[in-house]
Amino acid sequence: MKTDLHDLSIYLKNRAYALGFSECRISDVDLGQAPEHLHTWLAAGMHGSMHYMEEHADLRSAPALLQPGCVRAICVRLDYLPATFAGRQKDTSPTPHPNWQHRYWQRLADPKAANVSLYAQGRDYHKVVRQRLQKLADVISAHLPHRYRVFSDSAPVMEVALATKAGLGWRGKHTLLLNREGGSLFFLGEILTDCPLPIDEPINEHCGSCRACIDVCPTRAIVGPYKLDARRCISYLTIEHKGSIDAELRPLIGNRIYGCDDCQLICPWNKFAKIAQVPDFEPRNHLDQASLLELFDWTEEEFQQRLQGSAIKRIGHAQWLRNIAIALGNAPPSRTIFNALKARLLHPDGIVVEHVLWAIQRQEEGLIKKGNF
Ligand code: B12
Ligand code: SF4
Ligand code: SF4
Repeated sequence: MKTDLHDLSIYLKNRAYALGFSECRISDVDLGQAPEHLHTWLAAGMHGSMHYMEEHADLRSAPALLQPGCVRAICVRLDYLPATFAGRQKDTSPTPHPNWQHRYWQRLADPKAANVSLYAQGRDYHKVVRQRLQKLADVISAHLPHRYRVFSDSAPVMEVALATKAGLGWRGKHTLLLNREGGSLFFLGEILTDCPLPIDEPINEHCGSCRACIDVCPTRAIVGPYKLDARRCISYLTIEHKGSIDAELRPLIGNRIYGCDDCQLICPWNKFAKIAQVPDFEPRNHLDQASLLELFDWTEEEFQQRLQGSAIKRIGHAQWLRNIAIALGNAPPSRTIFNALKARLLHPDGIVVEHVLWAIQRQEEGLIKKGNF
């Protein structure tokens, strides 16, 4: 029985590593200036149609409203870079193949390839992180009574702000958390608890004068350091945003059909990204190598059945087709693509049809220019 809080925190961190988390650190729950920044961001409308960001802004700003009596956030990081995608330096090494990012840029440059962001190619992370966090919370309960709640993007918590405070990394100019040993390809999760464990210190930031993430962003969504206009972000447009996508932004989306990794993959610190320690994030349905046409061909039933347990399932088949139609409209002119698009014109969803028509028009213009229409 560990009743000494210092001993308990060391024991807890060791248990966290055993559960597959790469790091576990503890902060208090004072969010400093983050709530003010959140309100400025909301007031500027940068959350677009993510109304949940607005509705729960007060809870987001004060963890103690969400979990009464909490005084600590036990913050963890779970790496998600799939070995299948990034290779390994040696058989069981957590270090990816040198220059592994090259494969990502190659797929982006291949107009037939469907790009699903790395975090979503395997199992839905919400469940994976929460189940492990629950086991971690049980470790404390076995030694001391405590009131707690576990989170991973599952409730209004400012996860990056808490993790920064705990020293899991620093906030990059792309707004995500990164660190020198693990880059940024990890999920965050936390336990809010009333157990007054000893706290860890934040770490220094190491972005310096770099601004590679800002410059690479295809839609110019990072409007300044630490400032993301979600309305322009491909991750928002392909996942969060329902309905029609601004026609001006469609060509900039390229062949990214679910999420986007560009601002992370350009980051020099992601040379040090770590391979996922848990098998759940390995690609399913070979989403790391699928073609646009192959995925566009999935029926509603196939979509539902193949994406069981994946976060992608939540956007629904119609939004999936909307996203792929944009990518097909951005592909070089081809009769096969043109015909595949035409076959979707009778889809019952008006949004799908609108995007398919846009893509058909782009393909038609290209085929006419090629003298192939
Ligand atoms: C809403 C949301 C989104 C939105 C908006 C993103 C955003 N940056 O706000 C959209 C849909 C665009 C999105 C996209 C992605 N997301 Co997201 N998202 C969230 C969510 C639910 C809330 C984030 C939030 O509070 N935004 C509100 C704004 C105000 O916060 P902010 O941009 O972080 O702004 C802060 C800074 O600007 C700072 N600030 C302002 N001025 C200054 C000045 C200085 C000097 C500094 C240091 C800071 C600073 O203060 C603000 C408040 O803290 C979190 C989970 C959670 N509950 O926290 C996941 C989360 C941030 N997302 C995550 C991921 C993985 C992604 C994607 C990579 C997915 C993908 N591959 O497509 C992309 C990355 C896009 C990007 N560059 O951010 C992970 C990030 C893990 C990590 N390593 O940090 C999280 C933590 C989920 C998780 N549990 O793991 N996401
Ligand atoms: S995820 Fe893509 S679109 Fe969004 S900020 Fe990063 S590079 Fe830009
Ligand atoms: S790309 Fe450069 S500025 Fe952006 S997060 Fe990485 S180090 Fe920081």
